[in-house]
Amino acid sequence: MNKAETQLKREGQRSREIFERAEKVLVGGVNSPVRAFRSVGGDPLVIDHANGQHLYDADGNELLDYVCSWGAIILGHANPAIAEAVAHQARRGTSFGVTTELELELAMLISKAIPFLEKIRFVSSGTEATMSAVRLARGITKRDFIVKFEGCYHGHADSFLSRAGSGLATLGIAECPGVPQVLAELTLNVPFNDLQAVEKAFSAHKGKIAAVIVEPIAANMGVVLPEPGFLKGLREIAHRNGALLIVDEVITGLRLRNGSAQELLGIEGDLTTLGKVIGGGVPVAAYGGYAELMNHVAPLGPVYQAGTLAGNPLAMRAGIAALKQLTKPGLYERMTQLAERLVSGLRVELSAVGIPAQINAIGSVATVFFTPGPVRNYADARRSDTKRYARFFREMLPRGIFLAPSQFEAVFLSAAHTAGDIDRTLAAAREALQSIAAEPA
Ligand code: HOZ
Repeated sequence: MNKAETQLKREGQRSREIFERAEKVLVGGVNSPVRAFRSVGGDPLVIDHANGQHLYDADGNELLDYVCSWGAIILGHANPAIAEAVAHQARRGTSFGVTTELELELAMLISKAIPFLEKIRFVSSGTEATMSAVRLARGITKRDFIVKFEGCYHGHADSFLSRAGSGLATLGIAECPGVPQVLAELTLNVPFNDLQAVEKAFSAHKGKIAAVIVEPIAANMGVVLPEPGFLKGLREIAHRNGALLIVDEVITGLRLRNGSAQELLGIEGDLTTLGKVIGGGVPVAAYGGYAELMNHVAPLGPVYQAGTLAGNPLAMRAGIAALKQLTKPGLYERMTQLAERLVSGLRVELSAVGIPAQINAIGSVATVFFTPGPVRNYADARRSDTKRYARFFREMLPRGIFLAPSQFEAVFLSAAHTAGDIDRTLAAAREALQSIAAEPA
């Protein structure tokens, strides 16, 4: 380890001391499991502040951030316009529990970006958005079963916690205790990219499936792209069987373009869920769709969903400030170009040291899978060498590069990342991969 890395390691004392105290009062020292770094080992980060593309830990170490709060921070940390909007609203009141015009303003910005969302309901987390969309689909169709895809993650509502991605895949939790068996049985898991399996599920549960829920680009088993015809086929099968298609764009919504991934992929769900980017780093999520479907939600219809802080003015101001910047010409193209440079550079470095790996990527989102084979579903993703991923993560961190602390997540770029950051990342990757390749097999 070179002098700088030794110094970085030594300076981890304060972070470690804070985390040790946190473990006494917070479960595992964290408020979301993946932050415990269990699958990559070593001390979890404790962050003091952030700016642009950088995080600064409690010991003052600067880290180039490729997690970006799991995709929410698309403009970079402490974005001046968002910070000013939040400060301004904080002085005017943060939450009233009564409607404000700000909710209308953010909804209008979203429906301008995603025109097929005729009506929207704001909630405060991606989990609430997907949970509410499934409840709405069940309420409309009067059916109980849902189809989801192995390795996809739609938040931690009971119906989604079987064979799910993200933190469950990271911790190896296939079936979550605490979910009643009668409820778990209503969730039918099938492989991503497998339309035949979807057909079989509908044949075996004729007239009983309310909806299919899918990430249009899976990003919670690592990034897995839909194969040609898959998403269109899903919509056709669902509609042929009287079910709805819920497209979970909590990660992809306004991430790849100033709009939906659905438009990019040529499909349209009946209901869409959004989150992360639309809140500008403050808790905002939403579900929406055609008015004829959304009007089943209370108070217009009987499908109940509510939230004390839903649409609160503080969060709305942050979302508005974020979305107004996403219309900037060239913003997405530049992020994509940088991501493409990173991906092609990593492929060169991996090949140079003879480490078998696949990189799945689209726009500013990517995952390096340490496996020789293509990754087109969860079974493929799980063949990855997670120990080698963990080594890569731990070789990159002392070099100042913060990657997703799990093989089953994605890395994200923000508008704050620069070409110099990519060069620095590739130089660190070269050293890291040479170190890994030099290890005895
Ligand atoms: N929600 C994210 C799914 N990719 C992971 C972040 C977390 O669970 O804390």
